[in-house]
Amino acid sequence: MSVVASASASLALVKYWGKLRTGVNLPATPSLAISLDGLRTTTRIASETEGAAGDTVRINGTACPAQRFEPMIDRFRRRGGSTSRVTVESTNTFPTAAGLASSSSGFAALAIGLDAFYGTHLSRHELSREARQGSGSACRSVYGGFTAWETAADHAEQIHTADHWPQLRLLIVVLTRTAKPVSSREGMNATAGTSPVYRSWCRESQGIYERARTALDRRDLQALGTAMRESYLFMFSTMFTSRPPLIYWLPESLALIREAEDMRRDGIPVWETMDAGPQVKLLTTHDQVEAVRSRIPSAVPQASVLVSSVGGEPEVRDG
Ligand code: 2P0
Repeated sequence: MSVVASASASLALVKYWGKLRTGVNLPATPSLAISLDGLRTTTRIASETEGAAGDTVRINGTACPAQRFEPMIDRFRRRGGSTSRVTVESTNTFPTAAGLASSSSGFAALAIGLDAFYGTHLSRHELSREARQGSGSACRSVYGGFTAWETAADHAEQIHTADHWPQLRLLIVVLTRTAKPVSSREGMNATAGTSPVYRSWCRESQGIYERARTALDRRDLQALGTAMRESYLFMFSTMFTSRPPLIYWLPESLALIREAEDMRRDGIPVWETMDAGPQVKLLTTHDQVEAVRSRIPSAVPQASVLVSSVGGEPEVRDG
């Protein structure tokens, strides 16, 4: 018996960065996100051979320690009344652990696949709750389209399907494929514990979130882009002021931030965001993709660019 599940990465327009002290991955800030159909994880779950001592997990062909995944697998196994061990093989269509939200699509695909494998028939909200316990941002990746995850909420909600704004595009500028030296989890915990501006970040992000959400509802790209910029720059200011400082940026990241400013000055509607890594993501509309793409090499000649639209409802099938 085996199943194949796939889910898209969740790109935050307004960032989750910081956890409450209670519970598992409960957010200290609200986040608003887009599902990226170009960045997908596909996960095959099959029965382990009879008598196997544990579960096996491979990501992009490399065996991984199962500890990070075992609690989730155990919960589904118990709920499904099974004792069956599993082999999990997960592949990403994009670089892993490099600030491209691979844990969001990874844990969402795992939760959706385990639900099918063990026949637990959870609702979407319950799947979101499960995925969150693997990795916070994964609670948004159990849906396609546009999602919101409120402060302290134990699951995310889908607020619009992809057809709300099908013209939106994200150009993901991959500056390096090297995995980041500090994980998001360590980074956000260090920030919460040491940055003197962390409390302001938590306070201010509610207002940024509300403005972004209204802009999204109205399909107002300029207002959405402006709020999105405020969110990532405030998030990074908490990292820069951590002790020791946490700097995910490369010189090329800043070159692209400057290029995006120049593009806006030249009348191209494009706004940038970044996550816990050096890659820069550029938000625009389909009719501007070529204009934006043609400007990237002048800032970063070596970068590769992935263009993604909104979409990507998760899928699951026998396999
Ligand atoms: C986000 N990030 O909202 C933010 C923006 C990175 C920057 O969620 O500890 O892998 O597993 O809950 O979800 C990345 O952090 O962290 C993240 P855990 P996660 O997308």
